Amino acid sequence: MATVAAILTVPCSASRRPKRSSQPRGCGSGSLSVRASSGANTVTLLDYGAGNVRSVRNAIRHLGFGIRDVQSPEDILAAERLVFPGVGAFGSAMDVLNSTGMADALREYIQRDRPFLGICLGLQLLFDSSEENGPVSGLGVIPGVVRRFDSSNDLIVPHIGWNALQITKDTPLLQGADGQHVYFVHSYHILPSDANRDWISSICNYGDSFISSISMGNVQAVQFHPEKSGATGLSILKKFLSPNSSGTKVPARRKASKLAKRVIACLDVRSNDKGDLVVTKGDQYDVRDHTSSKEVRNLGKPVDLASQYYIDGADEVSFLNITGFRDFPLGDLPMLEVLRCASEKVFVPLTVGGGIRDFTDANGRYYSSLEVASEYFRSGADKISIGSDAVYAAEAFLQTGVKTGKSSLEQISRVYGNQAVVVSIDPRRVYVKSQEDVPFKTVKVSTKGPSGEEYAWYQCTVNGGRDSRPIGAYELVKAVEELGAGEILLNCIDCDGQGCGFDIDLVKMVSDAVTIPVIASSGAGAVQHFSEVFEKTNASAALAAGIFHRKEVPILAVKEHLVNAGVEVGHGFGRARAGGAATASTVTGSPPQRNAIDIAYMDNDRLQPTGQRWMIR
Ligand code: 1PR
Repeated sequence: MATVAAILTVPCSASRRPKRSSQPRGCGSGSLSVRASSGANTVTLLDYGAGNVRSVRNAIRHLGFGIRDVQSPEDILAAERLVFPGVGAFGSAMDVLNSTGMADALREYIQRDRPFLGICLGLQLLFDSSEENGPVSGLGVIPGVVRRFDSSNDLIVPHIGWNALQITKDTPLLQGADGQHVYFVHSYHILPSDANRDWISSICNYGDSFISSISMGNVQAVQFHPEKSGATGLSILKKFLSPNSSGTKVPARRKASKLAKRVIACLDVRSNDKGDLVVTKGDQYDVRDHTSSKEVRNLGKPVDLASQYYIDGADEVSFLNITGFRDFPLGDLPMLEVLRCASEKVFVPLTVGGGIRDFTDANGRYYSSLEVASEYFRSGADKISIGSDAVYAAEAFLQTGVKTGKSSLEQISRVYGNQAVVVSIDPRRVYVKSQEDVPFKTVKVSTKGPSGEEYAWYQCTVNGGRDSRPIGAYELVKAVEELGAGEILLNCIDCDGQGCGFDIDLVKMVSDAVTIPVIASSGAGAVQHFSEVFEKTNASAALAAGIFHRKEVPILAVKEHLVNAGVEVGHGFGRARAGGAATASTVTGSPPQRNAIDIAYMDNDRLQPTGQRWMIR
């Protein structure tokens, strides 16, 4: 988790954003209706400046409410309803709350039973104390100690993804949410006990059953992120903001029980030869058409596609600025604008990568990687992804055995928390005759190499696969886990764009090597490839690009298939079922078969029936 002390040193005002209560700059969304920031349609937001709460702001505005920011303890006491999305580390947050007098104001506000919604750390701070860099005393409203998840029993920590709520108390806020998946991202949790039992409104299972929400009178708090939990989360948020509304109706679905496997849509973004920012897609990282024009393939507009994938049920959306290693991303304002606009429409986590590194521009102005990342976070990213720079950091760490604390990976994870830092790796398969041929970890490959080789190692590359480095994927992921990575995005150059399935040998090796989540990427060509990777490896998520962009396989079809294969899935699946038109039998055909189906469902976020025709090739 981030420390506020560290955050306060961020030079580009990452931590001290100007408080804004007006509508953000528009992104052409006619559906956003933001009412005046007054009276019943205004909510007070406690943002003590420790990180990114843009997502919460976007979700509140999307639901038609204005925001008034807390500037002083008196603002807390005067609030009609207060949202507290805690960000950063427990101890640092308490330091800020105590030193500003806000801790006392919060206790008083809660004691008066005023409408309160704590989110994530905003729930944890209500308890007695936390072990995070502690013990540290909390607000002491609820008995209990916040402890780290125990990763010693192979539990993957942080707990990232869509997990199922088990409602234990009837509350208006969580009406209809029993068994629904919501999005969590945290390393610390609180266990139920006799002393806090009366407060608990839902629990969730991850290793142990932990408290996923509390409710007492008008005081509510949730460990998950409603602002990133799709229709279910927006519905919960809406019930808090507007208690007399029934919220958005989320269709019933089969009861979920555990952390779901995630399906992620990835958008490789770059400028084409005309200078437009487009979503492109390569074959083994070559994104130019194999025609005489050799143009950059253009598969659509980034914001349009991201919004569509959210509606289609993607659990997350990733943007990779694939020429970021060449260009200076902060000069690439269109990319930041893409992120701003996408974050106003996409209510599942957004990751952005490409070009996160220290940089000196043509005028000699130096930008730290932390500034670059901060700009991405400010523009709406929930996670950032580091590619080339993480390879160099891992190489240096393996050579010296010393964590300097200066690499982009270490700095960003220290400030924003490791759950916000993904390391994206681009390895290439190198066959060898024997395991002793190289000083890197090899795997016995399922399919022998061109000269009958039985083993391969996976050589890491930088600069979009252009330059190979003397480090293997196994060695790299072990090192970056030590340096503070919260998740691995595992590409494979050999499989990219080939549609022949994920490299199971690689994904298994990497997902067995680390205790942080691994996202399998590259090669998805059919729904069966998703079930295969989840059945044969410990991957937490599977990412695809080409099949979604070319509309060969809808995200919904992937989820239907996974459910039928006994794999639990999260966001979006229930909506499609309620529409009832998509059935496993119509959508699980392999790609060569041509088929058209209609998927009709309620777009819960806008309360309008929508329909869409997908071509399955
Ligand atoms: O090195 O920090 O600037 O980050 C650059 C980022 O851009 C890295 O994450 C790197 O993976 C990515 N990147 C660079 N060049 C390319 C390219 O394609 N020429 N894209 C590139 C990587 C791989 C996946 C792709 C999956 C799924 N693309 O993102 O989406 O392979 O594709 P598929 O389902 O179609 O098979 P830095």
